Amino acid sequence: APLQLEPGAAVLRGFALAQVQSLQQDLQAVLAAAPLRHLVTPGGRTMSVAMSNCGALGWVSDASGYRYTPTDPLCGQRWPAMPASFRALAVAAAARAGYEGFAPDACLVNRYAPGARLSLHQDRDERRLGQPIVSVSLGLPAVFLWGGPQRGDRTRRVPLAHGDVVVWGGPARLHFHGVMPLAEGEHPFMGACRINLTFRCAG
Ligand code: MD3
Ligand code: FE
Repeated sequence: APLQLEPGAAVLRGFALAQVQSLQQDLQAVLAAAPLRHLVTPGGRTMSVAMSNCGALGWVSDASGYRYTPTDPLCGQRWPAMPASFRALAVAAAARAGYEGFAPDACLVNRYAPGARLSLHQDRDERRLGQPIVSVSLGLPAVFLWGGPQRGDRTRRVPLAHGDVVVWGGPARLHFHGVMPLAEGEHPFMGACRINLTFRCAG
């Protein structure tokens, strides 16, 4: 059975390993159509993580706030479709963690270069908070910070490696979380970076 971080949060170590080749190929095509970019927070800070999206909706941030949009603000066209390889993996991981019928409409691509980090935050821009989020880690390892329902709650450090998949739902869905600055390194398949794919029901 998957390792349970706490009720609602299941870590599936290595769940994506058998699929990494097709994931990486399909990711190249997504990023050719919707390039990675550094978004600016509503507070005016440029994020150290570079982001893009695929699927019907994509997460964006700018001076006017955080939101999901059907089109890429860089080109005005729809985000690239969610590759079948991405969707199948996310649906299988959700089912493995007890969520049958997961139907993600948004996939956020996060790229961490060494030094990039994600400060403690909640994900609450999605319309269907009853649905889980599925996250897939590729490339360099990272230390994930796992907090509680309040910003000030103490955090645990959870290592996430190439091929790990985490399913976050239920009571864990609104917990604060972040990612420590990525350490230098070189990954044999992904190079000097970590990619995280997060699948959500946003609309
Ligand atoms: C726990 N991404 O994109 S993935 C994010 O590694 C984000 O890029 C991190 O946090 C990353 O918003 C963490 C794991 C994750 C994603 C969403 C969550 C954990 C979560 C939502 C609720 C609780
Ligand atoms: Fe998050």
